[in-house]
Amino acid sequence: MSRHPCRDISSDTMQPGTPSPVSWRQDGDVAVVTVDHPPVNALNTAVRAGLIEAFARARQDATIAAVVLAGAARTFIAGADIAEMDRPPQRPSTLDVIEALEQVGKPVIAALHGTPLGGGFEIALACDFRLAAPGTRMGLPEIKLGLIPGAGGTQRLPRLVGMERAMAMILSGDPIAAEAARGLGLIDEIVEGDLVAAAIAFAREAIAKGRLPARARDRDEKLASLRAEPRKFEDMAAAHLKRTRGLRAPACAVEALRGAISLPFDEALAREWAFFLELRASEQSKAQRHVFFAEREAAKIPDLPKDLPRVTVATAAVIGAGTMGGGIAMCFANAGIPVTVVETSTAALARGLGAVEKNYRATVARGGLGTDDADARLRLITGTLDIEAVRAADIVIEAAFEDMRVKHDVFGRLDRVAKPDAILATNTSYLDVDAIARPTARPQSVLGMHFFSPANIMRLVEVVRGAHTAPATLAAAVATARRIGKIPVVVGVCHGFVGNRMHRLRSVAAERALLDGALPQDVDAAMTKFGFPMGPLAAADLAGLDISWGMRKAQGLRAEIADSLCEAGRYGQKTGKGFYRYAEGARTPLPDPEVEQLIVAASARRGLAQRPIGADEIVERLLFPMINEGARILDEGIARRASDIDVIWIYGYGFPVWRGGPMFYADSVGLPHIVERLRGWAAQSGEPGDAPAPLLTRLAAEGRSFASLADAAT
Ligand code: T1G
Repeated sequence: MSRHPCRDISSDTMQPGTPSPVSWRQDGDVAVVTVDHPPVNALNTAVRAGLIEAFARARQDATIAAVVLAGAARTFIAGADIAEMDRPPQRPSTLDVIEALEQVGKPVIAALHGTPLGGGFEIALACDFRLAAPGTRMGLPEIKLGLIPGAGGTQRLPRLVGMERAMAMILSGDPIAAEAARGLGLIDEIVEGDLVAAAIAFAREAIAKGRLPARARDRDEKLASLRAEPRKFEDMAAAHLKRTRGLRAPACAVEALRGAISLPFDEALAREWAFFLELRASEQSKAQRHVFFAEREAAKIPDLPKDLPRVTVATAAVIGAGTMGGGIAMCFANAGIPVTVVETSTAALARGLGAVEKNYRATVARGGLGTDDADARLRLITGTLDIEAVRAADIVIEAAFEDMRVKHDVFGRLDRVAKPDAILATNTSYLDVDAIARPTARPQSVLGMHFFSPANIMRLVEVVRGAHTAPATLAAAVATARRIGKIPVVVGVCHGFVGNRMHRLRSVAAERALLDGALPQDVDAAMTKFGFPMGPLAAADLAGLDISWGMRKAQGLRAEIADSLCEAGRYGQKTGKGFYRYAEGARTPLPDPEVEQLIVAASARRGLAQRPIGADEIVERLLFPMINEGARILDEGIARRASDIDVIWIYGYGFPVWRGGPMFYADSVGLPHIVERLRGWAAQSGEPGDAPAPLLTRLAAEGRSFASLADAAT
């Protein structure tokens, strides 16, 4: 078999000197079309144009009998170029690419590796055959960007895997592994070794057999029965939509999928495209696209030296087997990293490890994990009462009681036993990390890693950079957090860091709203309508009012209503009463007239006149002060980017992703309006701390946004 020399088509069509991101190589009568557009071969305009040209050439070139489509480097096409979506849509579109593909009139084989996602996977679905390398993860994640597939995914996928599976894949946005895809008939073969060579051989076989399966657009066998029982479709849709409060895209996805059983293919395709364009221009998708890039920016620490040694954490240790310690240990075990948990008493250790085991067993029972997997993870977790056992650990995370004396005792002992280059992290949620490091002779190895409860579920870790934390320690902690599946955001040292510091302002504002006339259920209804999964007062009852009461007392602070509740023994769910009352064994918050009386009395004690407060005002009163605090945090450099604050609130505090986070939301509301409101409230309260922060005032006066700070920084 003679191989023709590689010929790049760029010289024929592209601007002189502009290398095309799409290359053409001929292997006998098989054309190999490769997308090479780092980092993830996203489908920008040049890639789309290059693909159309390649497919047109394959159609016209009589020497070509088949086409292999592949991606260079780490992955097949990982979808549309998300960065292009803030600009008006440009032709050719991915639909145009697929049209050109379908007109080739010769077998087109997709050679899949890495992460074929979105538009990339839609192109693959339009191919005649799909081969995949082991470990390939494919899917349609558009919903995570507030979009739906816009290039036929809602039409071709159900025709290939059936509606139930297609709806689950499109509404979750989660990828599936190659093995599962083959099980569904989505993949023709899983190929070890040289994928493209195997695809060329596969193409030859197809040419020889002259066998071309029906194209996805022409397949109907997986949908016919559903057309006869449309009720089934409604039930499927209802089950999915009940979990998508406030989001527009899931409902659009269902309507587009409905087209697959109710409309001719091309009509349904046009309807899908119309929904896609509507969502592409929507505020929700803009917010979710902002979060996509914000998440990735958050892991970048520009001032770190580029040549830092890469530290790999092979073993870990956790001090404390309480709720947080147990959850943190599970994170390491889930990532396959052996972890030692140190406790002070046999009873506490047994209780802690027992809770971890119970947690894994519950996940197995829900079908979220296999028994063998759970057993393997449990075997990676070792309990001990002997702190000497942490001697070999590459990282030690302290999750002991939130008291500085306890922290000092633990870090003093860690300084003596931990190995010289170990990372010593504290999971404190508000204490001074520099003070915690003081008993050690190695403050350069100390930093904060603030996990959120439940630590094995919540994805956020605030990585708190101490005054003496070494760049290598910081880089290793961030890398470790990503390795255990977390989203690390680097923050500076201050009381409560970023999240809890802003959260306190929201709690203070909630108190004031109650004193002025809102009821707990009004506050929570307004915030859940805004998009939070749970209202702040119901969340406080869940966490336990006594914890923050203890912290306020330690700082000499008072929250009139929350403290009065605690003084009345109302600690929240754990006492069956807090801001709400709870029926025996239930978690549903029930309005309690006793609380209403307590609030009216507290308000009267302060000489305040109560009045009805509407939902929009409640949202502003609770969010604007925390945004204001966010501006102070940026001004102080405690957070590097406004988008970091957004990532913290979305992944740590349930801020609705389709609002983009508090700082993105502030820009969408308009900073002058926020300044005006804050000024009004400051005039009423007379509290200097209520006044708008200098940065916020300046940006508003200059007609700028928080986002403009990022542009200024680059
Ligand atoms: N567009 C633009 N940039 C992208 C990108 C994309 N689709 N995907 C990744 N990047 C950048 C990212 O910002 C980062 O840049 C770098 O690549 C590495 O990413 C018609 C319209 C592919 C699984 O949603 O899920 O197709 O920070 O750090 O952890 O229906 O990136 O280095 O400057 O995340 O190895 C659908 C999104 C689009 C996939 C790789 N596709 N990407 O993960 O690396 S909508 C997606 C990912 C669509 C059609 C519709 C992940 C990844 P920088 P990374 P990673």
